[in-house]
Amino acid sequence: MRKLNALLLASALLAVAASSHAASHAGAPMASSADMADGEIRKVDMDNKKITIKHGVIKSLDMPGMTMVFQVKDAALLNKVKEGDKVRFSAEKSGSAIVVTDIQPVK
Ligand SMILES: [Cu+2]
Repeated sequence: MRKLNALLLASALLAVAASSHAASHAGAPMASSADMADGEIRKVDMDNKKITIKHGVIKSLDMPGMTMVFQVKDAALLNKVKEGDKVRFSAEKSGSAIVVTDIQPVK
């Protein structure tokens, strides 16, 4: 009986250790997802390397939600999304323009 109690205690401790480990990861998500804003693609303009996104709050840019045109850092980013897609994206200021630096469709 004593052996069983020790076993139960050990597995309980393991469970606590595992969950606090998971919690600490959840509390410090990777920058790639934490800094991303929500949006929905309105228009993809391959020729001009521009994309129109109806976006939510962008904390890193101190911007409220709106629909606006972004430039893209790399034209290849435009191949990852299409009109109507829900996306998560990162954007940064570059001179007077706001440039999308990463974008990914949300399933
Ligand atoms: Cu905006």
